[in-house]
Amino acid sequence: MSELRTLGEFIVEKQHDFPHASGELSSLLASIRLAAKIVNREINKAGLVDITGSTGVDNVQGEEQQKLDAFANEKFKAALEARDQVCGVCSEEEDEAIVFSKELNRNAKYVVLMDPLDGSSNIDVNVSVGTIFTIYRRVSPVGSPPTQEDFLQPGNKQVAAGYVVYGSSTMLVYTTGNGVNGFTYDPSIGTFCLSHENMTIPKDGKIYSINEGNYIRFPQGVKKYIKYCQENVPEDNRPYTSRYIGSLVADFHRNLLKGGVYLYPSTQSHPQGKLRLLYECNPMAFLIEQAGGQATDGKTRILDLKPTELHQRVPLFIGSTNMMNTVHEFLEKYPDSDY
Ligand code: P6P
Repeated sequence: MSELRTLGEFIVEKQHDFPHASGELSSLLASIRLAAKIVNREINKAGLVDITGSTGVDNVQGEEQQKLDAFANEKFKAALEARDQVCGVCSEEEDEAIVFSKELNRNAKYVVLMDPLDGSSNIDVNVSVGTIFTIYRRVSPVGSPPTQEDFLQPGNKQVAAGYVVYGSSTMLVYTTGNGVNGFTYDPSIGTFCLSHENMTIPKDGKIYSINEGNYIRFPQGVKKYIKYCQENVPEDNRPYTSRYIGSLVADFHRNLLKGGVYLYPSTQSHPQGKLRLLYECNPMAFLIEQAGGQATDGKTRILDLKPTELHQRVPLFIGSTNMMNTVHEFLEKYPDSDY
């Protein structure tokens, strides 16, 4: 049996990959680990206590805020503020970026962007949900409050990114730019343990993840790709299969392990798609590229997009390289204008 390596040990061990690391990023990652444990505990008893259902408040996205959304948002913000490594946070649950006012935080050099609980509408039906986070070095002067520019950096400037998937088991998967590693939570010892070292997405796969209920509103190229998957039996005679949970982190995690593509295109009703660039598409794009896959908006590499607004949306195509090449062939052959 291989020796038990905990997330904490791994973070410190990998800290030495960064010769100038002073332990601040390690401390920041440890605060995310703590918040993930707290949120995991609440999700695992969601059916038993009055914490599911809606707060009756809509978030900035106009989506009904679930109680666990608000709980997760507060716990991650508190954990990040407490460790003095972060000067501000952008959250899906907050209209504006949160500036931490303590002096220690003002002197911090990182900002964090997050979706504290993605897919939360699935909680009441016991479907996996997730937290998505990304970390940037601030560009504004240390000692001053963070500015919009700190949060509107392109994805290729990310220092670290990851997600927590609260599923049949709870896992934390992250990258600091040196590959992707997955840690499974062992509740009996309250510890995330290394279970998936150096994760890579298969170059090919058979799984396509898309909400086909939007089919008539998709661009022509997306429609053609869906038909290709349904009608084309590859040489290995293993047909494509449609898998869509309605929870980005869960769909992404399965595709990362088995190979596949996740597509959330623009539609006639949502010309920019639904997913948010800063705290959903960018972190997932960083992870998939570190795992050997690709992520675009249908034309441009997600990590090269220049953000303009905190909550802006972009179309997302992400997954196995060979499958992404086929997707792009259809998108190029049938330009966006053909719905
Ligand atoms: P639809 C959840 O709201 C989310 O942001 C992702 O987690 C998920 O993949 C997608 O939206 C589901 O959207 O329109 O298919 O219900």
